[in-house]
Amino acid sequence: LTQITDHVQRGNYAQLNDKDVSHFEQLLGKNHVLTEDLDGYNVCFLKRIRGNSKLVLKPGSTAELAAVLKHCNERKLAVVPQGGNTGLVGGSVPICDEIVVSLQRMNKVLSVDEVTGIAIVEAGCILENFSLRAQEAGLTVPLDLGAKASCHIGGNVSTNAGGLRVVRYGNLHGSVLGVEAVLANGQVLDLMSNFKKDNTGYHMKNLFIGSEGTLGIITKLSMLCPHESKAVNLAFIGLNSFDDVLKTFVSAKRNLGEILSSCELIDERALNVALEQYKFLNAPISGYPFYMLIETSGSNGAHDEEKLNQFISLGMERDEIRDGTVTGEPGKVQEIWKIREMVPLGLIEKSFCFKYDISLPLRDFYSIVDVMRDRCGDLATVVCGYGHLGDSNLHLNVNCERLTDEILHRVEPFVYEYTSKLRGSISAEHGIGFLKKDYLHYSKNAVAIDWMRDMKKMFDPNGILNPYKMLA
Ligand code: FAD
Ligand code: 2HG
Ligand code: ZN
Repeated sequence: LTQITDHVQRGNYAQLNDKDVSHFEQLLGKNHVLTEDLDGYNVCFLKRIRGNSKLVLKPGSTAELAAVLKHCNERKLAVVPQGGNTGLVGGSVPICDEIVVSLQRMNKVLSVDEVTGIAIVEAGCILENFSLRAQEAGLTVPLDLGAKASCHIGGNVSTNAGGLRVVRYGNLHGSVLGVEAVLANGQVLDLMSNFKKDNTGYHMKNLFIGSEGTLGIITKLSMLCPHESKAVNLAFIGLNSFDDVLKTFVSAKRNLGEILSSCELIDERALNVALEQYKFLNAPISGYPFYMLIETSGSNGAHDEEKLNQFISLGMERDEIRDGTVTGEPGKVQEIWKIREMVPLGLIEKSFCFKYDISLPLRDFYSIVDVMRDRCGDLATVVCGYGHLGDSNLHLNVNCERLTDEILHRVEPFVYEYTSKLRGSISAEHGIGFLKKDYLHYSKNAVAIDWMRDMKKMFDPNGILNPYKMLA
């Protein structure tokens, strides 16, 4: 574990005492107030941050959570909301001794409407469980990511998670129709809605999508789930240059149009790390500097497969695609997706890994990977790029044997300066959390940051919700 929170000055919050703990036990029941074995709640997924919380609270309802926050606000006790704790920017763990409020018990899918496609779900529901429940009703949750077996839908909404199908379904501002959130003072803000179209004033629900637990704690949400596609086909293709990758992306949009449901990139180095770390993975082709996963989902399997095959043939005729494989068999489709999903985990397991999650204009999408590799030289063991090409979102990962100031200063703030010069975003999907809080100004100007601070003060005047994060 690399401890990077030592320099943080504890805020002017009250110290938790026995009376507080008894009060919480009365509100939630003793079983849901944890004071021991808190490691799993104190350490972030990347094992870069260890907090020192002495208390984890697990409310079972919105009313219980409201009573908890009311007390914390009156007492000025700081709180960190926690979902599945899979976030990659240290947003979900305490930095000092904040109380962890875990949504684990609020995990029910409350309703799924097969006609409208609208599902109502509690924030602590694990994404995969929600997806399975939606599937039973013939629907798809329009969000899929490698952390699906652990992350919560509330965590996804709070980080505005992107994932593998944004190219098809758009981001969560469109799919989430409404939220219920408990504010710092314990007030319940009911912004639930069952309609796509609702122009009754400010779109306040959008404030909670991506606000990383700094404005309120999401307890419930309604999500528009598209009807499940009957046919899913997946191509795994090899390409010789990034120029060919771009041409293939344009061709995919032109030739696959409405059935294109994912367009991912993996470079050779990233793929190799996953294959080395996880021997059970089998890449269908090898020997290319770039690979793309192109998925189609539609209602007519034969027609979609024909379209996908034609698209591949065209790419091969033009020498843009060098090799590839197409499958519509569900087991094989999953096997290939597994390769993509294991890439970030393989890099984390290999050694110390700097993770950057940036939006860049497509023409300049990959150049930063080569530039960074040159800058790092022998200090890095792997510098690779992969991610959601279809959404202009690159995951730049830099691995090294161990974190040293020397490599840190080669990588940061250069990566943010480079992104900012291209008017990209320093966080395309993972958020700002703790790890990126000092770099927000690379993507937001001073006026915007001042307004964000004012909004934070309005929602949470005592600053009890997720301190030391985002705007700290
Ligand atoms: P946590 O990690 O627990 O929390 C994340 C943030 O949200 C914290 O700031 C926390 O305080 C806040 N929060 C959590 N729940 C609530 C709530 N109910 N109300 C208010 N605030 C809350 N992200 C992507 O966008 N796309 C990907 O493709 C992707 N793939 C991933 C793959 C892997 C293997 C891993 C480990 C992570 C990946 N992520 C990805 C990171 C992603 O942000 C998270 O996985 C997910 O969205 C976070 O959900 P969580 O429940 O784990 O939230
Ligand atoms: C993904 O797309 C995730 O796999 C994780 O967003 C990316 O770990 C990363 O850098
Ligand atoms: Zn991603």
